[in-house]
Amino acid sequence: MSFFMPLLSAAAVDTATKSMSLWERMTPPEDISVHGHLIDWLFAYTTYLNIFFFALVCAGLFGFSFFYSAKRHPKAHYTYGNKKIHVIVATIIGLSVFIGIDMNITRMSNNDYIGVFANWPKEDENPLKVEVLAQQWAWNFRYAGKDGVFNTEDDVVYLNDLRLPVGRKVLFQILSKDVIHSLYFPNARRKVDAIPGRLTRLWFQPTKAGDWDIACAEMCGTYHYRMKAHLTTYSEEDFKRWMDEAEEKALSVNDPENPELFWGWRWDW
Ligand SMILES: [Cu+2]
Repeated sequence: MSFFMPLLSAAAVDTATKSMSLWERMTPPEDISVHGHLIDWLFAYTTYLNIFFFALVCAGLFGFSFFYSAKRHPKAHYTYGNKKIHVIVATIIGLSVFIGIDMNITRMSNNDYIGVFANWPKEDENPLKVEVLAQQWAWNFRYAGKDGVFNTEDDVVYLNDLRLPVGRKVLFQILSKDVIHSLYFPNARRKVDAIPGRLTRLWFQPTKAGDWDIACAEMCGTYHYRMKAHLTTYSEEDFKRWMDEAEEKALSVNDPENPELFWGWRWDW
């Protein structure tokens, strides 16, 4: 019985998605980050250009079928397609697909990666730092607490529950306890693997307060599909209020004798 219980509860969670319209299902979830639009633009650009070239190919295919049908040309015309004009037209179309789509996407994503996603927040920008420990099948989040030092007894530690402020860069360090997982913020268009024995990082800046999803995007075992956490984004003031309370609570609740509390690490890069 216990094996099937998670399946039942997942069905209950599914009712939330059932109320989505077809358009909502086909389009990305709401973007709540400063740079999410860069990823959306890459998707849109790829889609629009593919539609354009698909239409071009269809026009050629059906156009030639029409103009060169047996009715209009009873006598078959044989060609190897190796005349100069054929080679020129094929080269132009091939190159425009390769340069217009492939090379341009490579250029844009490279620029985005170097200029934004791997342009890590500097210390003087005062990013909020969060440590993430993935495990089968949950997300552990850790803030440094009052002393600002990670893996000490005043750390604020939460399970499947992440709170972030709007308007401030958030920098994550991520690690896995067991297998490879992938920390995924659909609403920020950000995703990075959580790997055992190797720290990975990710940053983004929320722009909107609300309730959002966090998912695991790497098939990580039987209950991978349940590996979901909750993201709440607050205004700067609300976040400060929440953090002050959480820090106070951590001081009274954390048990320094409990080794389980110290799964974090010192943040020194
Ligand atoms: Cu996972």
